[in-house]
Amino acid sequence: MPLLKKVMAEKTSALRDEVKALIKEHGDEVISEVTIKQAYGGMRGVKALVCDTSLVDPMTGLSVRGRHISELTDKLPEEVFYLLCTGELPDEPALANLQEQLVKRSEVPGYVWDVIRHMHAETHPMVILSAAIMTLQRDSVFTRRFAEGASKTEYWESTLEDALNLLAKLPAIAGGLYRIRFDKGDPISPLKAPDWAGRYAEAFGIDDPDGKFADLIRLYMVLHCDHEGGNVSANTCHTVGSALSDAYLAVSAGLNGLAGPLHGLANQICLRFILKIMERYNGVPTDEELIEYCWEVLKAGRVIPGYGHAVLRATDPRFTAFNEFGQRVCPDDEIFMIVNKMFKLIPDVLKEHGKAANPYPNVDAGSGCLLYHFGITEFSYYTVFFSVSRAMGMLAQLIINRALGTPITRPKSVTTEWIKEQVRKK
Ligand code: CMX
Repeated sequence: MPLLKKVMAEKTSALRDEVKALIKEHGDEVISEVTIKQAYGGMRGVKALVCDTSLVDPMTGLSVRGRHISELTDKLPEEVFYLLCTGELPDEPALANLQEQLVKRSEVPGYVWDVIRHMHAETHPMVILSAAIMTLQRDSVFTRRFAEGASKTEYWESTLEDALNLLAKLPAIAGGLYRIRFDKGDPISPLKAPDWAGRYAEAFGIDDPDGKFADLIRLYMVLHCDHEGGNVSANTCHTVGSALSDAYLAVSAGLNGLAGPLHGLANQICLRFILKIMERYNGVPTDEELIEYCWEVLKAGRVIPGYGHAVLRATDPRFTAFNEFGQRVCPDDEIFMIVNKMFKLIPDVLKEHGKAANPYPNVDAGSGCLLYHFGITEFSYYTVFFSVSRAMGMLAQLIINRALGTPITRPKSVTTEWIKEQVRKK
């Protein structure tokens, strides 16, 4: 049995009692109000969701269970998954047990490879990933136990089983789909690295003599693990999961949201943006040229990818972590030099432009250039990295919500006529 299950049983039972008492004693207290602007504006700032796995402070950025993301950059992603689920980092036996579970469950069924191989050659890698996860759904422990009449209090346990099974297979699936989609050969099997992200790095079949690529993948997996509950992917996963759709259905739905250009797809768009700059200026542009290029983009009504954020109002600490990695590993890489130049110049351009509430870089501004440096030049694949990592946060949130017995999501919508009526009454 996974030790994680034992710890989660204790933690979630205490949380359940705490939440029950809070609702009983303070259930009718108001914590947020909604304006007409918010109702039409993506519900920005409305406090109507609870997510205990992580928090995004507008100024300092992401904290996972109260630990700032910058304190977690030397951890393994599976340690962070344990932290997301339980609120504490695993000790040595707990980590060894989790790693053992993730190896034990890692074999990818042949029918998943059949689906991946039969997709059209031009299918976007995110579509392949989403379809592969959906394909695994037939093995959902939750769905089987639900059909057998499991009691509500057990739902979280079978969701944890699904979560571990899915997480365990993701490195091989995501790496294998890269090899199949981009004609690099057959998926590599078996993967031998002892850690989860090490196996993901290995699955690409890239020559990595000094282990720096594996280090980047570990860092990448940690930095993208979770970002509260209201972002498109987490919120979608939660909503779909609230209908008691299993982890495969819910995570796949969340990832379809991550595949949007304003969310996870921005990292692929960022790199394309930089390559276009290089092409136009035949290498690293001067400061003046870069500023000129950005103004052209803004005047054409387009956004500068990798900049701005719905919640953050400062430089994303995850961007900072990638930048520090780049300074250490590839300071002279031309693409990295442009990322740095953009960091220096774009905030002032966006401030002068006057629209973006946050003129600073988000996580997507720098991650792609590091992947490119290590030879992953097929940037339509980049959101898959984001997805493998974000699956950890979505799954942790899903298990906790199952343990809390969170009901089906069903906010009330109103019509424009109704809103006009409220305005008239006032
Ligand atoms: N370049 C140019 N204009 C920008 C901008 C940017 N990077 N970021 C925001 N703006 C504009 C918006 O388009 C909006 O313009 P309109 O009023 O004409 O519609 C205005 O500034 C206000 O937007 P905002 O309140 O600052 O930002 P939102 O919360 O609406 O959107 C985000 C946030 C990330 C979608 C937006 O900043 C953006 O499009 N950035 C570029 C894409 C990107 O980097 N996405 C990755 C985000 C990370 C993630 O969640 O995955």
